[in-house]
Order: sequence, then structure tokens, then C-alpha cells
Amino acid sequence: MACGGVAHLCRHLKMAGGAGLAVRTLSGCSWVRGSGPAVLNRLRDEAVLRPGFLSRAEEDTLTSELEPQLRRRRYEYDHWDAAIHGFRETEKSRWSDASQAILQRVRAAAFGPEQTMLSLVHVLDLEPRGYIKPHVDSVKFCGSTIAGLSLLSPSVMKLVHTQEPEQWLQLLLEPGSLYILRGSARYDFSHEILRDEESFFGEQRIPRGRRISVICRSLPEGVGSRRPGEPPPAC
Ligand SMILES: O=C(O)CCC(=O)C(=O)O
Repeated sequence: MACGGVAHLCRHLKMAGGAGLAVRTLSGCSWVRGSGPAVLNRLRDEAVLRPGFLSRAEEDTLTSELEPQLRRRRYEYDHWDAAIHGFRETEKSRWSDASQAILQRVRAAAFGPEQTMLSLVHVLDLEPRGYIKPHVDSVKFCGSTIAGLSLLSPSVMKLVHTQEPEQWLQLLLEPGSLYILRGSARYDFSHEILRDEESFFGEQRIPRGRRISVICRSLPEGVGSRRPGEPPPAC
């Protein structure tokens, strides 16, 4: 894991003390914290974070391609299952060549050769006060892997074991990072994006601005594509 394009943020972060363990990198930055070594070990290959996955130019490519489409929509405050607040969203299947090349890199990094990625990519735009409550993605709409790119604002994703809530993980999602949730991290842990007032990575305050995420999912097992009119797979 290299600091790379995210060095700007790392420089401003004095990394967390307090409860929990952090995975450190050579640069001294850490992006993953857990309730203890057991959960960090358990989810080592199942909750994966790649800070600096996108170059600054790639972040700009995606953002400028998405902006016109997002700007036409209003922020909403009552998601169909109340899991998301302060958001607008779209699904996209047609991308510029430059963005397709980025999504191809996501596919290669996150999905196995035997997995099919849903052709509709989910784009979620959270306003600064927007947040996502803890949830486990429905197996009706999503297979075993979720991979998300974060743009614009840093945020904190928290994973909590659904049966043993004392087991948790925090991921610091910087702009340009890629997270991958698969297997146990996807099925046995809920995930959420913390609201601004609660946006701390350990003791480090991570102020929330507007955040766009580009989320790729694998096809639900044993299921064809979603029918037109069915709700989007998020949450
Ligand atoms: O915005 C994100 O990266 C998280 C989206 C999410 O919670 C989901 O796709 O289930």
C-alpha cells in the first residue's frame, strides 16, 4: 500500500490513538482500524482498501463525466428503505473510453475471472450532511463482491459484525481510493458511511464534504439482471 496520490491528506492526519488497532503502512499512514487483531486478520482479504487507486487525473475524469448527470437530480432524504439520507443517485452503463479503462482496472483489482460484474454501475452522490446507515446489501441485487471508488471528500466507512457487534472495522476512504468488500465482510458485517457529526477515524476528525462513490457489484448468485423499475441495489 503506497501513500501515492493521497500524501496530501496523510500529511494533515496525525493518526489515531485511542481504542482499536490500526494497520500501518511503510509511510506511517494508516487507513484501516479494527476492534482488535482478530478482526483485522479475519478481514485481511475481504475488506480491502487501496488508497490512491486513482490518479488525480482519473478522479477528475470520473467526476466531470458524472457531474452533468447528477446535477439534473435533487438530493433526496427518504431512500426507499431509509438507509441513505441526503443523496442523489444514478446508474450508468455507458461510459467514456477513459472511464471505461478505469472501471476495467476496478474489475481486474476486485473481481475474480469467474465473477460477472453488473453492467449497471451505481453512482451515489452524498451531500455534506448525507450519510448511509448500517446495512448488508440484499442478496437479491448483489453477489459476493462490492467495490467502490470514492471521489471528492474523505469519509469513514464502518463495518460491524451483525452477530458480534464488538467486532468492527473502520476504513478511511480518501478521494481516489478503492474499497473492496467480499465474502464475510460483505455478508457477515454491516457497512455504513458515517454522518459528519460522527465522522471520526479513531480520534481523528474526518470532516465530511460532498462525496461521490462509484460502486461496482458482482451479479447476484443464480439470478439474472434486475428487471426495469426494480429499486437500485444500493443497500
Ligand atoms: O457509497 C459507498 O461507497 C457505499 C455504498 C453502499 O453502502 C452500498 O453500496 O451498499
